[in-house]
Amino acid sequence: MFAMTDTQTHYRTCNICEAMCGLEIQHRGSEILSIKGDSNDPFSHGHICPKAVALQDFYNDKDRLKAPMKRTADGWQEISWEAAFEEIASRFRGIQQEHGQDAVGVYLGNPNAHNFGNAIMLPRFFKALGTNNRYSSASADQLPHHVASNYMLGAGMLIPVPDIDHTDFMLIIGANPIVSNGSLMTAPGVGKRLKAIQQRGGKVVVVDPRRTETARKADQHLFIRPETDALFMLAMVHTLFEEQLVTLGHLEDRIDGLEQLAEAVKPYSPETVEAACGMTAEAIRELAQEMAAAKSAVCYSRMGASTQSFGGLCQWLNNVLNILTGNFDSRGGAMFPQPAFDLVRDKKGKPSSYGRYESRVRKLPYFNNEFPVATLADEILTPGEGQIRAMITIAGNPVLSAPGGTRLEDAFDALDFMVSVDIYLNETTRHADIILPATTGLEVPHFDVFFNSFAVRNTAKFSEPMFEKAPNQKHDWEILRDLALQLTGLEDDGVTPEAMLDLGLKHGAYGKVGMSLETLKANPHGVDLGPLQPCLAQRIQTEDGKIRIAPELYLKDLKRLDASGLLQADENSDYPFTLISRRLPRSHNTWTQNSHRLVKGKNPCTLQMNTADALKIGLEDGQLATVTSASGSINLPVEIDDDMFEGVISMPQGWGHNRPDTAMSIAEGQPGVSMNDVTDSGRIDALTGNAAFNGTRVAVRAA
Ligand SMILES: Nc1nc2c(c(=O)[nH]1)N[C@H]1C(S)=C(S)[C@@H](COP(=O)(O)OP(=O)(O)OC[C@H]3O[C@@H](n4cnc5c(=O)[nH]c(N)nc54)[C@H](O)[C@@H]3O)O[C@H]1N2
Ligand SMILES: Nc1nc2c(c(=O)[nH]1)N[C@H]1C(S)=C(S)[C@@H](COP(=O)(O)OP(=O)(O)OC[C@H]3O[C@@H](n4cnc5c(=O)[nH]c(N)nc54)[C@H](O)[C@@H]3O)O[C@H]1N2
Ligand code: SF4
Ligand SMILES: [Mo]
Repeated sequence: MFAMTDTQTHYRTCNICEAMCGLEIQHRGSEILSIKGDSNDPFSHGHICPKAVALQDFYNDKDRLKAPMKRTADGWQEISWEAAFEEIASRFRGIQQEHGQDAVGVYLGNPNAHNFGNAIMLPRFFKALGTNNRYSSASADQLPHHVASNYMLGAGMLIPVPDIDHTDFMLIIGANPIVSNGSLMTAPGVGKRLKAIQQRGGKVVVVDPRRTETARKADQHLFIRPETDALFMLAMVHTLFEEQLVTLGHLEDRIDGLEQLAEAVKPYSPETVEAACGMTAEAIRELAQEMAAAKSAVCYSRMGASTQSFGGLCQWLNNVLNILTGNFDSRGGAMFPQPAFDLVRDKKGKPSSYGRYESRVRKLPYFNNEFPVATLADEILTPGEGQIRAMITIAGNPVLSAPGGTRLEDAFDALDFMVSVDIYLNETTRHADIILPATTGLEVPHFDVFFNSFAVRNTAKFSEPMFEKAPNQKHDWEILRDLALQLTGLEDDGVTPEAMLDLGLKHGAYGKVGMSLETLKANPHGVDLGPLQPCLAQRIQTEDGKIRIAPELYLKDLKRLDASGLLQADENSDYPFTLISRRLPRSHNTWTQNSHRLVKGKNPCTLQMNTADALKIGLEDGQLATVTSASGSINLPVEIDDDMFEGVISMPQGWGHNRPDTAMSIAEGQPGVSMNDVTDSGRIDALTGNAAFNGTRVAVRAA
């Protein structure tokens, strides 16, 4: 036993972003002395970013909710868990009995993906609730990746990941991993990994309307006009065919649809798209040639290419480029992790849920058991059979994170009943009738069920909770379990997420060599399972094992691209600027701004625009500007920055803690404004239903 005065060391994985950094935390009892990178973590080797140090702030935060809260005529009141569960179950059931099962909607936010208890318990909760009206942040993020994997490889969760540690040429489109630390590319210490490409004689190219922190470290940066990436990639593919640079390599017999693809890309020569993209045809040709000539190469496109009007086409073409240059499922190309806990189930030949239903109001496609979040407000506000009358949000803040946030606020206000499972009284949860507080961060055990599936190396690690939760606290999974039991009236069968995890590990790819929860518990720094290996033949889920390189749905979507007007000169005089988002090194989406150490200093929520654009409208650095779109208006200070492409302006996502009646006192001191007060929930990638944040047309003037 340790005396309370002894210094102890705790090892765990940071669960804030996708990078899975190992942490070494020194503490004396509940006092945290230091949070550092764990140099013995076999994956992150000591890498850490400033957000992990703030884990102690979230632990100690006085604004954190610690007991269930109920809205009353006299304000928020603490209630018992039992009373909360009883009331929620009876209201949900009552509403469902009167208006049908789907009258209760669910929204899941990003932290669900960083908590294995949620991942494992959510299916039970959904079964108990029995609604098809499910939404999540996935459709404000990476849905185009899943749809591409679904159609090309037969499994939405089989995501190709850049083999960054072995590649000789990396083309990064619409991602800023130096700041975001990588996404659908779990790669802690991505800066070092990019530098290593250069040190071994390779090249890094960034295509982005902003010369980003990543672009500044790259060998080459090319500006691109927002939302024209599909055209740019089509021109790359066109060049590969035209200049006979297609090399399928080991995939020669595994490709289905090559002729249709070659035919489909014929109209898109670099010369046809250069004006629209704001790039030269020569630059596009050169890139295609370099990618084809490199010993190994990988194209990696992310948020900038997903959350836009042609996100679906972009993620398809991203895969196509890797396949046609012989860089799919091969070293240094796009590869497939083999995680210890595998989300890709054997479902060969089984149809996916894409398009199984259409959303009631806008007829948007259902995928992966969800509808697009861009239509959540419509489903609440539009009367009729199937209308959502009650909601539960779980670890999400859609008022700030979903497109058209102000309309969603109206929608939440119009509900008969709303519940939020969250750690804060914030912009979303303030609309709830009952808030259920969960444990988080240092109080929870951790295993990455999702991000090991997207990681650039196979590893596995389990972290014990660092601090025991207080007697009245519940983990997210316990809340979900108890709600499910209350809804069904069933008895608890005692199954825990840890037991399910252990089962998954033992039956997984490494089960025969001793993988289990016990093994992981005995190795608190994590277990290395080696570099990614070619494995598509075993993992692909199409019936015949072939890659569909030209699924009909993408070929059809080219017509929408052609009709979009992108290829014509674009003079939008009412809204002459194009707004895009950026991420900041010291904030994570909407919820980390209640840490002093992360928000101290200058207001980072600025509108970046280049000198020429600022001159044109007479704005000076630091001046307050009004940004107006067809859906709303916000004020924020201008930051003149020649790293912006002409006509394009950028602001951070995840800010806007300036709403009344919230309780994030520190965030309210540095509120910023919400980009999603000007984005439009009507703007989506029509193919996948994903929100199109980027490319929002706006006007800018002095405030
Ligand atoms: N304009 C624009 N909008 C965007 C983006 C963009 O680039 N531009 N990015 C999009 C992307 S990629 C994403 S992923 C979404 C994110 O969208 P959301 O997931 O809706 O937003 P988050 O800020 O992650 O919300 C997390 C919520 O969970 C709470 N929370 C934190 N930890 C826990 C926990 O352990 N348990 C529980 N129960 N609650 C917890 C927080 O208080 C917060 O309310 O935003 C999207 N929105
Ligand atoms: N520090 C920090 N890290 C984070 C997060 C955070 O909030 N803060 N959020 C996490 C989450 S939820 C996610 S999903 C990941 C996302 O990680 P990334 O995908 O790396 O996301 P961003 O940093 O938003 O980078 C998107 C880039 O796309 C560019 N862009 C915008 N529009 C276009 C376009 O039309 N075409 C092209 N080519 N580029 C465009 C933007 O300028 C920006 O540089 O980051 C994760 N990591
Ligand atoms: S990069 Fe992500 S995982 Fe690593 S320390 Fe920062 S927030 Fe945590
Ligand atoms: Mo995200």
